[in-house]
This record gives sequence, C-alpha cells and structure tokens, in this order.
Amino acid sequence: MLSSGPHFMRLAASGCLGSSRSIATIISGKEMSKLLRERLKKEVQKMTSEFSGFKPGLLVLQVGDRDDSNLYISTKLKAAAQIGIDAKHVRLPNTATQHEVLQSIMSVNENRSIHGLIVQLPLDSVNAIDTELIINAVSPEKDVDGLTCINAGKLSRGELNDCFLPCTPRGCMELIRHTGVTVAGSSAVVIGRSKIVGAPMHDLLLWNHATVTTCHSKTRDLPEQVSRADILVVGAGKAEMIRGEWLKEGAVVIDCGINHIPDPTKESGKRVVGDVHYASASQRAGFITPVPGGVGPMTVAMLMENTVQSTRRFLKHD
Ligand code: NAP
Ligand code: L37
Repeated sequence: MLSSGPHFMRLAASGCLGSSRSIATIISGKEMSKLLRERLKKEVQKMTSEFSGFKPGLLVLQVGDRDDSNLYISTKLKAAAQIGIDAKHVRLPNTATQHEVLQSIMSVNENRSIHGLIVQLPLDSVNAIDTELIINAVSPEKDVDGLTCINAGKLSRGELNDCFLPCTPRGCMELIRHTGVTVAGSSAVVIGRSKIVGAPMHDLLLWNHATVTTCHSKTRDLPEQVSRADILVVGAGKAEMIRGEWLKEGAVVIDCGINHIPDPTKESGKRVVGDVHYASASQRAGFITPVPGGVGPMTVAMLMENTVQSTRRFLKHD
C-alpha cells in the first residue's frame, strides 16, 4: 500500500468549522496514479536494459471517432510513452465491418511484440457489430481490459491471481485500499452492473471478503441501500444522482461517473461531474474521490499495470 502523502487531502473546512458533521478526506487518483506510473517506469527501464532494448507493447483498437474515446485514448498513449511502453493506436473507420474488426484483432493476437490489446468501447460503427463477439476475439493472454469471458469468469470465481482485472474496478480497489479501511467483513454497495464497471467491481469486493449489494435501474429503494454502505462504488452514468444525505456517516465513496453538464460560467459551456453529488457527500463521507482527478486517472494507470503484468508473463514463458 502507498503511504499517506500528497494524494490524501483534508477538504477545506471553510464555512463548516464548528459543525459536528464530518468532512471527508479526498483520495486523489491523480496523485496516486502518478506514483504508480513512476514505479512502472522504473520496472520497464529494468526490463529494457535486461533484455537489450525490449519494450512492452500495447495496442488500442478503436472503431469510429467518438470524442470521449479520442480523449481517453490520447491519455492512455501519453501515459504509455512516459512509462516506456510501446503503444500503438489503430483506428478503423466507422464503416468497418465486423469481419474487418475481427481480422485486425486476430493479427494483433498473433503479433509477438504486442502484449496487451484493448478495444476501446463503445464501438462507433454504422454496421451492426456484436460487441461481445469482438471482445471475446481478443486472446485472453493479451486481454489487459479483463473483459473476455475467460478473464471475467475467473474473476467471478475468485481466481484473482490468474486473470486480468478490469482497469476501472482495479483502480477503485487501489483507491479503497489506500484509505486503510478494512474491506473484509465490510458492507459494500455497488451502483451499476455493467461488464466494465459494476459487475467486476462486485466480484472484486466479494473476493476481498466484503458483503456486497449490487444496485441497478430496477432497485427499489436506492437511498435505503446506499445508507447501509461502509464502502460505496458508483458507476451509473447519472450526474450527481447520489445525495450526501443518503450516506452512512464516514463511508468510503468512490465515484466512477463521468458526466458533462451545462455550465455557462465555463468557456466550453459545460463541466464534468460524477454520479455523486460531491458538495453534500463530502459533508458525510469519511473518504471521497473527486471528479475529475479520481477514478479516471487510476483507470489509465491500471491499464499500464495490466500491460506490464502481461509482459512479465510473456517473458517468463518465452
Ligand atoms: P452503463 O453501461 O450505462 O451502466 C450503467 C449501470 O448503472 C447499469 O447497470 C444501470 O442499470 C445502472 N443504473 C442506471 N441508472 C440507474 C439508477 N437510476 N439507479 C441505479 N442504477 C442505475 O455505464 P458504465 O459503462 O458502467 O459507466 C458508468 C459510469 O462510469 C459512466 O458515467 C461512465 O462514463 C463512467 N466510467 C468511468 C470510467 C473511469 O475510468 N472513470 C470508466 C468507465 C466508465 P441497468 O443494468 O438496470 O440498466
Ligand atoms: N480500459 N477503459 C478501457 N476500455 C474501454 O473500452 N471504455 C473503455 C475504458 N474507459 C475509459 O477509458 N474510461 C476513462 C474515463 C476517464 C478517463 C480515462 C479513461 C480520464 O482520464 N478521466 C479524467 C478526465 C475526465 C474528463 O475531463 O473528461 C479524470 O480526471 O477523471
């Protein structure tokens, strides 16, 4: 675990001094991810000098041209370059057929200099493409997003040391560990059950021995479920949906949401908020992640971690 440092900040108590309410400690994913990337850089430097010029290889496959995907991919490529990972970006046009996407994946699967392959989701295509089929075409040994049925199945059965963990939940777990709060025996609530965030987060908390409740759009009384959580992870895609008043006092609140809302005071006319109403939640939570600067940067760092992990395995078996 990382020792407490600049990535822990007490929220400024201006206007709240003397209040009996707790003020959350901010967990900075931005700072934590910086430390992780520095550690990975050192490890990659060692690999490169030991195996004369060898570099871990990552390929990001994109279909189409979504603005959000473009932004996330450029962040991933920058992080990789800084660490010494040889990252390539392949963008297929939105007219690409399912067959063409599958062919690209097959050729990367066979390319020995690429240790990690991710297909940036969602696919942006004019054709009917089966996302599940595409994801499962990725070789499980190179599936650094941890989204193939093989890796997801292993995670759901608790085989945590024999699979790739999806980047966002893995990042959330690191953030939770960093608080020092004990996961085993705790009551954890996950909002959302998607394959990329909610479902693997549930599994990861469960196999770290929390008692887990997963909520979704049909959950009847969300405030009631949220109020039971010692640890709350939210990935619903609904701006500021979780209100501070719902929280158990002192809870760990991890906000995966990335939502753009109108803000006339900003030059762009909009700003990014999470799925948690930060102002009210930070009055009750014990620990909270900000948006931006929380889970997002950890997702990127975990992709780098998974790529280095994959490279280590390939070197071992070569
Ligand atoms: P998704 O595929 O749309 O899934 C959303 C989940 O939330 C679904 O399971 C849905 O339930 C549930 N949900 C929606 N409205 C709800 C409500 N009112 N009450 C309770 N549950 C509700 O989204 P996703 O891909 O998991 O992403 C979720 C959020 O995380 C988005 O804001 C996304 O941008 C963000 N994200 C962030 C990162 C990062 O690195 N920070 C990475 C990935 C995603 P049903 O299953 O019943 O439909
Ligand atoms: N690995 N991640 C992987 N595979 C995918 O298929 N879709 C997807 C995925 N998601 C993803 O890349 N998400 C993501 C989300 C946010 C950031 C990075 C990746 C990020 O860097 N967020 C910043 C900036 C947010 C903003 O201004 O929009 C943050 O601080 O949260």
